Amino acid sequence: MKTVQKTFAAAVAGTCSLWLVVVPAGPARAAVECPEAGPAVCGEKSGLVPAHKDFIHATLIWNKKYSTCPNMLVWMRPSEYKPKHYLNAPVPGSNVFPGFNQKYIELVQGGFGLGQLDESGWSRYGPDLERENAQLLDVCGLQSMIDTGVFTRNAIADLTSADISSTDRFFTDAGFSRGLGYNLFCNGHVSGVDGRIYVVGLHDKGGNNGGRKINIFDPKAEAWVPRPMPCVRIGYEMDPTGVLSHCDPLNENNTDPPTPSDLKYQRWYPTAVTLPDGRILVLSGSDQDTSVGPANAGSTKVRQGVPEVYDPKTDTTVALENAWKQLPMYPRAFVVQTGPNEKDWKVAVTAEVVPPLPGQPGGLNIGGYDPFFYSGNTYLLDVQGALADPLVATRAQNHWTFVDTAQNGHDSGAGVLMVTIRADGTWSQEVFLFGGSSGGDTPDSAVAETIDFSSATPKWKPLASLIQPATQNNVVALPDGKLLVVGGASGRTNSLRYQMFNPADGSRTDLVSSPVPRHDHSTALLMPNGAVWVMGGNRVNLIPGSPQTQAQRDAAVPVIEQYKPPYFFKGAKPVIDDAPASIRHGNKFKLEVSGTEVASVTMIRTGPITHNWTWGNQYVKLPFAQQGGKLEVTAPPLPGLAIAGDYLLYVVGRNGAVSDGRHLVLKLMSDPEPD
Ligand SMILES: [Cu+2]
Repeated sequence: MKTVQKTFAAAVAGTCSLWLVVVPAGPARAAVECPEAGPAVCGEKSGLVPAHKDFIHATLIWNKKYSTCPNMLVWMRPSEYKPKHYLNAPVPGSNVFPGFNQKYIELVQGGFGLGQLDESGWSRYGPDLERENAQLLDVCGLQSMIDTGVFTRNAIADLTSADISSTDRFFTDAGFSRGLGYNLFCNGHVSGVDGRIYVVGLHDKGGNNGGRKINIFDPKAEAWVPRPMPCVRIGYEMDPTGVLSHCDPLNENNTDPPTPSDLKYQRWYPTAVTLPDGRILVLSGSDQDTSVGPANAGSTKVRQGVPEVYDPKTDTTVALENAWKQLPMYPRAFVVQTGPNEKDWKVAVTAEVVPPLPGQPGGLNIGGYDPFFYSGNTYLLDVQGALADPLVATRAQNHWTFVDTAQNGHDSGAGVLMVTIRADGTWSQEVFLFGGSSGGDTPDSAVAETIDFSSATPKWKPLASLIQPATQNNVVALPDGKLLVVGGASGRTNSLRYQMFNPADGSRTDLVSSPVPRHDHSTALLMPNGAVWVMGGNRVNLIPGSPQTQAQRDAAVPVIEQYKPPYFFKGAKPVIDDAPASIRHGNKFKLEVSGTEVASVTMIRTGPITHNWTWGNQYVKLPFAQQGGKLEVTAPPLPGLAIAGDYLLYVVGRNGAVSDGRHLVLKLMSDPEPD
């Protein structure tokens, strides 16, 4: 849960749609107005696509049987239950939120309450109550329906039950029925080099309580890798009315039973980063001691400063006690290549906790939601050095190298990494951050900035500002190398207008507007056809109006909006006629392309994303040689430039049009599986 309780930053009216050029300084471009300038400038948005569940955590998953069509795995809170478990039964025929089930609060939550966020389980669409909060979505099926143009409504309140039921057939349960026993909400998650989805930490007892589990979704089995089912979950399944005696939910052995794969530290809101060798780094996260009960748990809150490394091969973790540093929740962290050799990589982290700490003069109350202040101090963490250190188990603050300081801590602001590999073998590795805040009660920011970690002395540089201050926005790297920023809010001012940033000159173009506020828990994911699905958010906040009335919350329905960027409207699309299914670092591979001349070839990782945390959207531009429709493309030369795993491969034409994406697996050189 991420609540917006900030002093209002000066809201800037979101009506201007000029090209703003900040870097490099130069003459302003001709003004354009969207949507009047047309879709070739502004792109185009679909009507609302009802989607039944809140797409708060979302990733594409690939199975050999879907050579071109992925499923999307999505989940919300509580991931291992259905809304019928924690909501009272609705009054027949009514659209009124019937409140929370007190037995569930007693037996599962240990008396910790449920809140506005849990109202997201409520929907005026009755069948949703019987569905698990983790779902698999048939992407190609729903895409085909979107392509018919049937979704034309632009206000959630106008959706009918027929609209909502029309997408039912594309969803299947993917929670408890597929082996999930834990609440995977506000967790770190990444796709591994093996295509599995790794979810680190837990979120339990309504909020703030972290967990130790590493939960893994296996796309081939379409199931969760078995972990011990918590006693509390089993008990509730057998006896939801509490007639029998139940395990004590305040005893964490009953909600997070210990296993060898567990993290040493319990975490809620950690960041996970897949490392070039396939291991997974875990950073930060919060926890509190819920065994002391709801009245006292808040004062026990801690921010975990010890990184951990999980190894999927051994299903074990190592704590890097020697590399302690306090970071924001969900710190923005990216692998960067730091030299010419395979092991020359580190992990860039773009903010840290700064004084005053909770309890210090000027500090915040430790019981608050996020009681820390942050700076934009940017570091490289030497994970390999910390692991090889004989003093790995001794608490110290080593193995971090200071790089530069960003203008803002960018806490809860959108961030993304773009890698460009050039024909001469050099590369750039640019991180972009948009908005957010420096934590505590500092104002939300409109600052957008970038840093290139391939520079000998990386320095943050400003881009054009966001159209208005915003936190909890999302950025999507697009195949043509542009950055789409959607959603976010500052206080009660929603950022409804889509914005496009051009990394080449730092400029911003203001695009179409959305009728749906998307901030807390919203997501945006690039799809195989090159469109972006804008999703998620807290269901009760999706109908504009502030504060929401209960009637507005009751009328809310989750919706996807499909956004087609301007490259859909540039003429003939290039067509990838032939491409390999998999490649390895350093190899060359052949592409056959027709339809138009090729300007660039890019591969973009296919998730996951949550909470403006776009690790899973990593963009990699590849060098190529061209002869007619035949291309010889050079795969990323080093694993620190592109982590092995699932990507979509796109070709951009000289006319600016973008091909459909082709699923491409980037393999480690050591992967024994044949290509
Ligand atoms: Cu959250």
